Order: sequence, then C-alpha cells, then structure tokens
Amino acid sequence: MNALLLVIVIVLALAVVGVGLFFFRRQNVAVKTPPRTAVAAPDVPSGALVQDEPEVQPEPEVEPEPEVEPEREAEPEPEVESEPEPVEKATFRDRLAGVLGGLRGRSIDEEAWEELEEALILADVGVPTTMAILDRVRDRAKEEKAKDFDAALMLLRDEMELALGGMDITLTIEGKPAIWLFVGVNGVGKTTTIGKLAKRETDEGRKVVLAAGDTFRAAAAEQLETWAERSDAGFVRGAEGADPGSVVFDAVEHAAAVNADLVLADTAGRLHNKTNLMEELRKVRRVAEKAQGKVSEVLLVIDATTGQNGLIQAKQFTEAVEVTGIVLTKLDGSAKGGIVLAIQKELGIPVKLVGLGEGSEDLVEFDAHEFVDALFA
Ligand SMILES: Nc1nc2c(ncn2[C@@H]2O[C@H](COP(=O)(O)OP(=O)(O)O)[C@@H](O)[C@H]2O)c(=O)[nH]1
Ligand SMILES: [Mg+2]
Repeated sequence: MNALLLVIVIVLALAVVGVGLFFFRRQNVAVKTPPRTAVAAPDVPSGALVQDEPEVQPEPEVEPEPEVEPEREAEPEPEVESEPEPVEKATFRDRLAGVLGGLRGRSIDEEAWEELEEALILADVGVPTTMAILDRVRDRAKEEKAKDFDAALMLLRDEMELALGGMDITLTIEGKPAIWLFVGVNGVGKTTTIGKLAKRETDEGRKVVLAAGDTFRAAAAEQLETWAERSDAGFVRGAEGADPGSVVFDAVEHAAAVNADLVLADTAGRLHNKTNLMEELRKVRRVAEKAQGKVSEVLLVIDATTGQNGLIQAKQFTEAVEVTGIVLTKLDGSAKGGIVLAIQKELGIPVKLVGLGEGSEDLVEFDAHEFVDALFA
C-alpha cells in the first residue's frame, strides 16, 4: 500500500511540476513575443493560449505598417499633379524648318549667290527685301574679304538679325482695363491666339476678360468660351449676329466692374452683310474706348502659310486701323519663315508674337536671334 501511495504521490508531484513548468514557459514566451507578434501571432494555433495574449495586444500598434502603405499609395499623386510638365514651351529651333541650312560648305561663286537668292525668295522673304539684303551681304563679303561661302552666310545671319532686331515687341498694358483688339481675315488664328494669350496673362497674375466680338457665327463664341474656361478668364458674348462693337463695349464695362486688367477682344474676319469689314473694325475700336478702358494694342494676325498674300492683307488692314503689332501664326513646320522679314521691312510694323502650334504653350515672343538661328539650322 505504502508503495502504491508513494507511486501516486510521485505521479501527482510530477504532474504538478509538469503543469507548473508548462505555464511558466508559456508566460515567458508570451512576454518575449511582442516584438515578433505581428509575424508570429497567426502561427499560434491554440485557442486557449490566445487568452494570455491580450497582453500581446501591442498587435494593433504594429498596424502602423498598413498606415505606411496608404502613404505609399499616395505617392503617385504628386506625380499625377506634375503631369502638365510635359507641355513644353515651343521654340523656333524645334518648330521652324531650317530653310537656309543646306547652303553651307560651298565655295563663294555666282552659282552659290544665285541659289541663296532663290532660297530666300522661296522662304517668302519677298523679292524687294531679298534684293536689298543680299546687296548688303555681297558688299560686306567683298569688304571683309570673305574666304568661303560659310563666311558670307555668317554675314547674312548678321544682316538678318540687324533687320529684325531693332523693333519694340512689347505688348503695352495701358488703361484699366487695357484692351487688345485682334484683327485679321478668317481662319488665320485670331481666336486661338487670344486663347493662348489668356492663359499666358492669367498665369502671370493678370485678371483677363475675353470679348467674343466675332458674332458672325455662334461657334466662334463657343470656341472662345472654351479657351476662357481653360485659363479661368472672364467671358462676355452677345447673340449671333449682334453688333460686335456693343459686345466689346459690354465686355470692357464688365472688366471695369470686376477690376480686370486686360480685355482680349476677338473680331470677325468676314461679315454677313455688305458692311465693309474695315469700317466695322474702325467702329469696334471707337466703341471699345467709349467704355472705361483704352485700346493699347491692335494686333493683326497673319497666317504665315499664306505667304505674300498675307502681306497684301496686312496692307489693307493697316490702312484701315492703326496696327501696333503683328502676330504671325502657323510658322510651325512652315518653310515660309522669311515672311517675317518681308512684313517688318515692307510694313515697318513689328512681329510681336509667333504661333508655333495649336496648343496653349505654342505662342512665343518674337526673338530675332533665335529665329535667324533656326532658319540656318
Ligand atoms: N499649326 C498651327 N495651327 C494654328 C496656329 N494658330 C491657329 N491655328 C489653327 O488654325 C485654325 C484657325 O484658327 P482660329 O483661331 O479659329 O482662326 P480665326 O478665324 O482667325 O479666329 C484652327 O484650327 C487653329 O487650331 C498655329 O500657330 N499653328
Ligand atoms: Mg475666330
């Protein structure tokens, strides 16, 4: 019996020690676990032990990880915001055809001079301007003892820059609001130019109002309205067929009321009735200034691809209204860049802006050096 009792006692004692050891180990593990909990917790299969683990509840603390993730997800956002970056400002070098670049490396002889003359005329420099400028270049080539044709071409570059460079291309903002009136025949790019300028001027912090003075077609006003929305500019239109003068007048009054700096006024390049377009433009100009503003620029828009025809239009417009500057559009890809020389020399009016494409960044100030450089590229 004694032996039996002894065995029972030993077995019980062993059981107690075993259970004690088991719980002691378990607790140690539980205390150590926290750092590893996030990883280890799912591996613990026993339901009973999970009760001990409330202490382990630092688990939620480990959640910062998921919190980090949303941040990572958010990262692409700034990238999305900076997306407009790819829209780069157009440059002459990128967009112009280098129509005079092929004449390099020639010896200086009569044939080379003739080819150069032809190239200038093809580039729309115009006969009188080509003759005048080549006379100067040939004289200088003789005086300066030009060794080869490349040296003569350098002189031509110089003469071209001289002919183009001296003019003031500033766009004046005078009056509150200042009014810039855009004139030119249909399809040359008046509305598009106004849209590009609206973007440029609002980006520079000016408050701009667009006046839909082309009342010939309703679509013309809608086209302008789209540009106004893109640049956050104000917009004033009239009904189709409304008097353009009164639309511009209303726009100027509105601009004054909202303290805007600048009104960009569109006009039609043709008319319904027999009213003379030039007479109409004179009237728009007069009426615009009856409101509280000043017409500080009248910009004649010319399509470079129309070549010498553009020059004829320009003469008609400048006889009717006092043009303060030319906007030459569609020079992108055109081999007719020479028209700039013809316009400035024959009309004496500065080319202030150049259109190099249809997008809002495709309007640049005229820069004689960059322009000539691109022609020789
Ligand atoms: N490639 C090119 N197209 C232009 C340029 N300026 C305007 N255009 C396009 O010429 C067309 C007529 O322009 P629009 O502004 O409506 O002429 P508007 O009748 O004088 O107002 C449109 O398709 C314009 O996108 C330019 O600088 N380059
Ligand atoms: Mg238009």
